[in-house]
Amino acid sequence: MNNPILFYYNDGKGRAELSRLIFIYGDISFEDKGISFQEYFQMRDSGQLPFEQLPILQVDGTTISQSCAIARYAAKKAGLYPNDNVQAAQTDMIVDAWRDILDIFYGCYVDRVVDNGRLVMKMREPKVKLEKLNEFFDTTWSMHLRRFEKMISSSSNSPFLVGDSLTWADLALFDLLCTFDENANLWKTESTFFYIPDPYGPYRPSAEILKLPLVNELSKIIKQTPSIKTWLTSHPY
Ligand SMILES: N[C@@H](CCC(=O)N[C@@H](CS)C(=O)NCC(=O)O)C(=O)O
Repeated sequence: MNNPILFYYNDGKGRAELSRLIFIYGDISFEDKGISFQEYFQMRDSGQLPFEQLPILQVDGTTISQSCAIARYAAKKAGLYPNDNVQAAQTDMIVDAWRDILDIFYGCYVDRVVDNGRLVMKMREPKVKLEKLNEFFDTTWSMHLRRFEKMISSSSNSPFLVGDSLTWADLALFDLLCTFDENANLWKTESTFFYIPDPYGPYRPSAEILKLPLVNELSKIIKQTPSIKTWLTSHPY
């Protein structure tokens, strides 16, 4: 079997990073293929993308689309998807929320519109991006953080979200925490999708965002895992 190939835009971590973290944590070899927007259009227009979107994962000639499906496949390979059906569903629930949160976050930047008979993303005006981002960080993200804190506190005597060992759900929360960290490069790097230029930007989430003890402890545990630490040193958010 060949290594799976993960395709995503080369300007950021986005919806592909959870799958990367899972592969890396589980020591599963994969090819990380960053592509330009031009290459994306070529793949889309030649019918290689089942939903005309990225990420996709190619596994021995089969293409898997949708970030949660890709991450679940990776989690099963990496041993990070629980064998117990109820615990598995609990992790699905959290990873579905990961996607909901990213959808809202991306929605701060882009609208989805029909153009020339095709559903595509359209960039919002900088002023609107700022309004939506402020709302996102003031309300949506804080609200979800409190929910994650509560889930950890009710998973008996463990620092993890579900059960007593780390699952892909913990990596999903970690991915969100790193993405929304006020020090993440994505806020300061002009070539990323997230950068908002003068005079409205650069935008940075407030450092005052809730810091919750159990969520922070979980993040620390993951950050200190040697393989993740090495990966993030060479590929910071
Ligand atoms: N539900 C999909 C959403 C994927 C998605 O929106 N991908 C964006 C980049 S983050 C994309 O390729 N957009 C191109 C388009 O929709 O025109 C997933 O979770 O993978």
